[in-house]
Amino acid sequence: MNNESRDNTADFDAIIVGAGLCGIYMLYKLLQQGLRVMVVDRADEPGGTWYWNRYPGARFDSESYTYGYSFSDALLQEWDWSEHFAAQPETLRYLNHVVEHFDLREHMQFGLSVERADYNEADSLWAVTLDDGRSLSCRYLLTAVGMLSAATLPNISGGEEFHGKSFHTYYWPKEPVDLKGKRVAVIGTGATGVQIIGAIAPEVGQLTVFQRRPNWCAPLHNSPIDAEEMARIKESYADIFARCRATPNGFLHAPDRRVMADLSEAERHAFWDELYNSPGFGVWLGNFRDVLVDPASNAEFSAYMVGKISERVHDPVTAEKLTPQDHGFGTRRVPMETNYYEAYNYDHVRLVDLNDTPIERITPTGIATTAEELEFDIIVYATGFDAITGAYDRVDITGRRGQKLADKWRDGPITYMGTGVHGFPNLFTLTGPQGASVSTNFPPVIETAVEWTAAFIDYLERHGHRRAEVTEAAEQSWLAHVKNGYDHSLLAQTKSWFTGYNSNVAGHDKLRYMVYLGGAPAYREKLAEVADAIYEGYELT
Ligand code: NA7
Repeated sequence: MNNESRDNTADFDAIIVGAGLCGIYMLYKLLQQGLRVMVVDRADEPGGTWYWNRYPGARFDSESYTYGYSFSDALLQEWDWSEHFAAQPETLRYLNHVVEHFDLREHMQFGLSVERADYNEADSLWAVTLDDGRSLSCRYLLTAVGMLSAATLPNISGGEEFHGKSFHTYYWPKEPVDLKGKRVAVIGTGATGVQIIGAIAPEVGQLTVFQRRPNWCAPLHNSPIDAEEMARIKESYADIFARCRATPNGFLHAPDRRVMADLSEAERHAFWDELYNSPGFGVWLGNFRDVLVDPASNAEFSAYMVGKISERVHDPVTAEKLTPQDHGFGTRRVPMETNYYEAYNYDHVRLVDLNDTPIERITPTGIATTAEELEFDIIVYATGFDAITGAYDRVDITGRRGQKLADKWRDGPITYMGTGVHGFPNLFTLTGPQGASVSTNFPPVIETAVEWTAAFIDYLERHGHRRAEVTEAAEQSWLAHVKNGYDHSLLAQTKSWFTGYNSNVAGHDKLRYMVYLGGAPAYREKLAEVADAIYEGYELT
């Protein structure tokens, strides 16, 4: 279908929700295909995750040069990364640069939330209602809403009465927060808490960390990139991205296929020392494959990591409290740290174990546990997200026959390949649950998902289809496949946002099949097969 014969009764051909990494690229692709597209975002500039997370220490765990878009050589050649693991301000600058480079800003509207989206069967259009009262129609609704964008606060009473400053890390203020000499509380020790604690410990007057469950953390080993190295990186982008595409996780680090038992203990330890002392996720994702699938191997590596914690934390009681007891290494997301364990060696940093002394309430002056009342100037909630589906639940999405997405997903999400949902025609859940982007280095899989979706929409346009809807059978079969992946991974046995647990969200207290664990290459293959079979699993009308 060409532009002249296209149905222009809708306000837009496509509305994309979210101006982060995914939304930006989706916009670029659809504009290239000649569609009338609008991006809407509640932030006041592009950037998504990198717009919001401004807390001290926020930075990549992905090597910077594997996080940028790979689709444009011109872009790759004109952008210089200053560090191997860039900090948030640099990534936000990068994403703004991309928007300028491709002249995308005029298609974006900021400071607006989507309140509801209703599919109208009579005209096959989505009606998207914004919080400024407008209702806009479109033929395709694309959700680039991020997987960790619905921040959750703990269910602790008294928060509003606190006289000092308090914020969730996701909503860290834009204006500088003076931490120097301040008495600061941090609640939560996930990837975010671990970054912020390491970053602010030297500066604050007092730091009290409230920990419920410790994680296995590993050193990031960040360092600057000088001009010479950046030039070399630019020459090798093709190889870098080819390597990322070949690994299950989309990072540079591929699992080591050697069987642990074939190596002597000394050989294993030498390899582990090398991994521990190398930058990035290698210690998690470049480790022996056995570590993440075989409980005995996992226990052995976990014991090695216990040794590292006790080497770095001087007080043995604190070291023990920082050592996970309820899960083996790597079965939750491994926080990458810079001076995290060393922070606890300062006299002014203290760890409060919430298993011994739970928080009872927030008081006007601080935090009361079952044992004591502590005074603070600032309380930081590093308490995570209603992950992956939370951003969908915030929008009232209604599909065919009045079905609500939130109802359909009440006991856990169900999608076809993370790209679409039965009952919700022309809804493309780009970074959706049960896709691979959520369990891998985000950008490479995002590029795949965006390109696949753009090609699909192009197909629909060229063949005059008004509606593409996932079949129930395809969705059920994908769910079974996703579940099967959980049966074969130690990750599935641990409570975390990968498995859908969140004590701060009602009802999220049992296993949910949130992510596709089969790896990025298998995911790509599946998408390609589906496209080759003319979008098998979708009903096109
Ligand atoms: P996470 O990884 O979900 O971590 C949240 C942390 O907050 C974790 O330590 C939680 O303890 C803790 N938490 C949550 N609720 C409470 C309450 N009510 N009381 C005490 N402690 C609590 O979120 P992050 O922001 O750190 O990281 C998210 C992702 O962002 C990360 O994986 C990266 O991919 C980027 P718990 O472990 O549940 O006992």
